[in-house]
Amino acid sequence: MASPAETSSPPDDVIARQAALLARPPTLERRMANAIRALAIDAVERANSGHPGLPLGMADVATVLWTRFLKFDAADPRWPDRDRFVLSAGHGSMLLYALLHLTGHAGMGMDVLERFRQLHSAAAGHPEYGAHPAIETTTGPLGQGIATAVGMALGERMLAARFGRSLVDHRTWVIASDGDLMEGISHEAASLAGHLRLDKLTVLYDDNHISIDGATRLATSDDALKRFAAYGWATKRIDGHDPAQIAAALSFAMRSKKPTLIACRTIIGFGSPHKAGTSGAHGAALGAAEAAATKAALGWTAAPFTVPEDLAQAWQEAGGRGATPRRAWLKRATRHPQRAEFERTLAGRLPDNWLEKLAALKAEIAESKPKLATRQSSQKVLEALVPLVPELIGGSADLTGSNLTRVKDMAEVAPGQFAGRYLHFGIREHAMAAAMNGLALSGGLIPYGGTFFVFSDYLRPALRLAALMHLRVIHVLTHDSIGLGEDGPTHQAVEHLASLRAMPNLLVFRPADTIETAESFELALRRSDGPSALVLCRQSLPTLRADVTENRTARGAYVLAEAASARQATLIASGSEVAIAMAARETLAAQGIAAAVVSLPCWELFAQQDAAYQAETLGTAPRFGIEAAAGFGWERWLGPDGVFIGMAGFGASAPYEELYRHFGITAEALVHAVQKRLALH
Ligand SMILES: Cc1ncc(C[n+]2csc(CCOP(=O)(O)OP(=O)(O)O)c2C)c(N)n1
Ligand SMILES: [Mg+2]
Repeated sequence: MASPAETSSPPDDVIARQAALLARPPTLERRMANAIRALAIDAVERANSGHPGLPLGMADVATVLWTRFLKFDAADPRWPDRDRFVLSAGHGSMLLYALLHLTGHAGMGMDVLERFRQLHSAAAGHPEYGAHPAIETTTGPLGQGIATAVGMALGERMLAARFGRSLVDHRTWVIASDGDLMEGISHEAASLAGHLRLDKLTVLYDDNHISIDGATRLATSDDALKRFAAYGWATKRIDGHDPAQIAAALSFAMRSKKPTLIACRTIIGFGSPHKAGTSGAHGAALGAAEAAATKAALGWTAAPFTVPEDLAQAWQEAGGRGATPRRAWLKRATRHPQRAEFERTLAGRLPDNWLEKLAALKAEIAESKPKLATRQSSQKVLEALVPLVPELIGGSADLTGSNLTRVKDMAEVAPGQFAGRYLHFGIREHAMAAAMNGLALSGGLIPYGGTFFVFSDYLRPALRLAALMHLRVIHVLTHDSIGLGEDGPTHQAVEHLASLRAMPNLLVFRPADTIETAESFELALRRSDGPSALVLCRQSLPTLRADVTENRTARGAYVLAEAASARQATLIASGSEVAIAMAARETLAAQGIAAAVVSLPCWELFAQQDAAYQAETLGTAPRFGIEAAAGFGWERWLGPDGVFIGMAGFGASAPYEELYRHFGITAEALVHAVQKRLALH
């Protein structure tokens, strides 16, 4: 059913402003913008689905940016020193596809636009990283694009500090909408960017006063410019349909010593006689009659999916503007003393010797068998990795001393100082995770970031995009259960393991000791096609593994301790509960019950093993799972007859040993369950 907003007609001021703008003699630039508009109209009509409002509204801004300012060469969309363009308001995807098509990018021919929103089309509903090489990041969930772009702008500064301006000197441009600026993540990210003085970041705000429910004043009355100014940004307000003002604002942004927000006052659905300036233009095809009327109002007479020769030519030239600077860059890169290192990191190849210190650490740990919390194990592992893997950069959302994410010799990144490797993200988990995505997308950097496991909820949407985009980012999530003790149920993760395990293409590691932690990090770093979450505990755990030659975590689960004789029970656990299972095994053995312990640090990797390995590991004896978390999903490994010991609800505030007893997550409880199941009780 149409909402009242969708059926409303353009307000008088929009009609007057649009008429005045359309009465101006059409310049080449305006006609070039109209080519974007026409293609957006055609593609949305053909698909009978999509969002014409933003491309029609922002076409003038995009035309000035792409023809005069954006540094790119359509012949090589992966040129490392290209400017980054992020369409944060991903629903306006046809703007991006039209730009890529018009500037002559291979793989975005008219046939692709004609298949907008169809299966396997590079012109998907929202821009998808990987669907076309010029799509810098996946957008659509509002706010993610701008926050990812903050990571890209930060990545540029960090890479420039490492390799110098002759190799790395580019800008990041973002188109963001009302929705982007309303989302909380953009507030976090803008605050971080302002603090760090990311002056090569420019946000072009599509200030059209309209969102889906109608006028933005229905839901917001803040002054975005004042807000951004308070974050430390330079701001400007312009008429988003006036090329001279647009160009002046973009020049201003280039000179600015701060990140810049340019509020471009636009008319959503510009040109549409009956839908311009209304939410009716936002997210549905205009309809044949309105599409024709819009083209007529714009003075566009070309057939659908065609562009007049002079405009095609002018756009093609814009697509080649970057050829000369790119060739000059290639020459510089060839001669650059750090060329090999630059190429290695960009290709995502780890250094040859990256595991040397880790191997030594594992050997030493297997020998000395310390009692450590896995967050401390993680710190030891990072101490071994950080010196040998220069592209590894770390940070935390204000929990450095708890997450133990900073290791010695890691200088910090600070405003204007980007040579360091450690980031204080502040209490901004969501922006941290999105910025990590942007850092990974910059190429040549592998970010890890820490927070408490329970607060993975605060960053989940960005982690989901990392999984969707196949990005190598590593989340260090400590204080993973009731094992954190006194801080209580607000801080104790319960459902988070199940929830993260449900996410496609994310590896969730919950290691049981230092050896498994080292193995998990090794796997997370080796992985080049997706994110990893390391779920780590606060309380001390014994070292359980003595063998270090094979990375046993790589198989997801393995028999840590086989039963002394034919298995009567298989105890399956992860993380801090593996030690509990080992204790239960011992008690059972004393009672003549032969139980094996299976350590299950990574469900996803275990699920990838062949059926024979899985069957052999899990065995045919009754299975018992123990994990200080919700049991959701455990039947996958336990089968219908299995027994699960874990959390049935939220935790509580108390010393952790007491909590384990209170919630019955103990060796005694496990022993009892086995006895009962085997009817020996
Ligand atoms: C996180 C998130 N919430 C909701 C949506 C659904 N949605 C898509 S666009 C939009 C708002 C549209 O307003 P605006 O951002 O101003 O875009 P415009 O209509 O001006 O193009 C919403 C709520 C979304 N894409 N992402
Ligand atoms: Mg809007």
